[in-house]
Amino acid sequence: MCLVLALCLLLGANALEPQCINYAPNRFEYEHNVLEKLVYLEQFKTDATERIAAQVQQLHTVLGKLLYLEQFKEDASEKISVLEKQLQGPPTHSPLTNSTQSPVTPRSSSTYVHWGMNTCPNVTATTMVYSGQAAGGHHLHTGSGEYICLPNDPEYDKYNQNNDENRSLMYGAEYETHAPITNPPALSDLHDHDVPCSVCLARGKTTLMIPGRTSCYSGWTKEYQGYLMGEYHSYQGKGYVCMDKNAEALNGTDADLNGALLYFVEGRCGNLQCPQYLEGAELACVVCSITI
Ligand SMILES: [Ca+2]
Ligand SMILES: [Ca+2]
Repeated sequence: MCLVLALCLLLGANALEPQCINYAPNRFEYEHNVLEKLVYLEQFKTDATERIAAQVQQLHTVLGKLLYLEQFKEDASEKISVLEKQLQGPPTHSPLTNSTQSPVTPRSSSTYVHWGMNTCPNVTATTMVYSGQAAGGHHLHTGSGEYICLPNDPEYDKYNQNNDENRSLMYGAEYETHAPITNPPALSDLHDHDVPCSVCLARGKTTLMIPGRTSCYSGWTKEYQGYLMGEYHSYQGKGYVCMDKNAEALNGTDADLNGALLYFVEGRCGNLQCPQYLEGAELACVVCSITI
């Protein structure tokens, strides 16, 4: 027993372990050890707090130096940029730039309507924005706008479902390609069918519809080609669109409802320069793109 007690006393603070207490019933020594340990812990806490405060101060100092270096780096980069521009000399002007433009022209994109199809051409990297239905004013109404591509998933804000008097009117468009007379032998099977359309995004490109051509000029890429189409010559005009030569019918409908209509466009010589243009010939068209 004495040997165990001596061993516990030699262990100091560790003598507080329960198995030792069982062998050291001296309450004074026990409380003395507890107090000693509390004093030790209090001192340890004070020392630790001081060390943490010192390290926080060091971190603040390092952070301040980092901020200074970051600012120094930014200032140096600006100075280097200015020196590089001075070394390059004044900007050279080309037909596509002028003194008000940035030396680096941001890339732009363009959209076009692919008439007659519910897909976008895959000859270039186009993205379809939406597909829909060709539409416009009624062919007998004088108050109408150009052909437009209405999306298949319309949304409305405020509306009523009365047929009000004071309104502009919108009708779906249909092909007037006069089957079974196949002259020219194009799109005749689509007569009286409704017309699909798609709006296509050409990233980093500009696009152009060229009437009267089946191919693009040098440097341009053909998106699609087709036939120029418009409203019947004695009806209210809606402009011209380029209908894909492989145009399709929308939903197979051929109800002959005659809302907005789409006819081939043929030339009449006179002011129209012939023989480059051909009397009575249906005009072609092509949609071209070029990277800019
Ligand atoms: Ca019709
Ligand atoms: Ca003709």
